[in-house]
Amino acid sequence: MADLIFAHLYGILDLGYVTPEDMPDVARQMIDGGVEIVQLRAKGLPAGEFADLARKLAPIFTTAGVPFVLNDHPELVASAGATGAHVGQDDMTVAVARELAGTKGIIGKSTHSLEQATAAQDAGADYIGYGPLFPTPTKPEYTAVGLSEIRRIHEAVKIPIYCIGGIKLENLRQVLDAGAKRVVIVSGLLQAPDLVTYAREVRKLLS
Ligand code: 3NM
Repeated sequence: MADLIFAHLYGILDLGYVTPEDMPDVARQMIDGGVEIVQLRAKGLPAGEFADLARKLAPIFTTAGVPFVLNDHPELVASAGATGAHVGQDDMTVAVARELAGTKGIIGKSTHSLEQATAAQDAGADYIGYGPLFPTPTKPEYTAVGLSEIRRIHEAVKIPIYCIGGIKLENLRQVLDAGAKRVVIVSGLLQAPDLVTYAREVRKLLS
């Protein structure tokens, strides 16, 4: 948990943008650029292949001291050597995820409203995602929640809150001015011509 307290830039290794073969290299670039927590998100990948990929990536993050979170697969946290798991609103509860991940695993929950954010905190999540702030091709089926509730959510929720969804270097100042403190950036990082430089620029604005 201590690592999370200091983590403000959250990156996702998303199969929609990076092939499994390229993930170790992209993982190292993220670490080099100062991304402080990373999730593996591989929607549609069979569980066995997801497990193999997670096991391959975990040592890279362990060596760097960067928390490594598995999307949707809390049951693989211990065997893969990951730090924790992240579950969506429509997935399992925080309690079930925690039971599957084991006592040491951190559990994150996606939220899309103030009510869901406080409920996730009450359910014992270690952190939440809140979004999507802006429309995003990474999660096209979700309606953007905008910036107006960010401040109220920060007043109501004391666990770390990672704002997510359509956040880029270009709109980060606007997101921070609306009250955000921590952000998840997916396509912005993964489609940047130079991931390391992009991440460092983001970090400068976050500190
Ligand atoms: N979860 P990008 S938005 C994975 O609101 C994900 O819960 C969201 O990707 C949520 O930075 C999102 O490319 C996609 O917009 C974020």
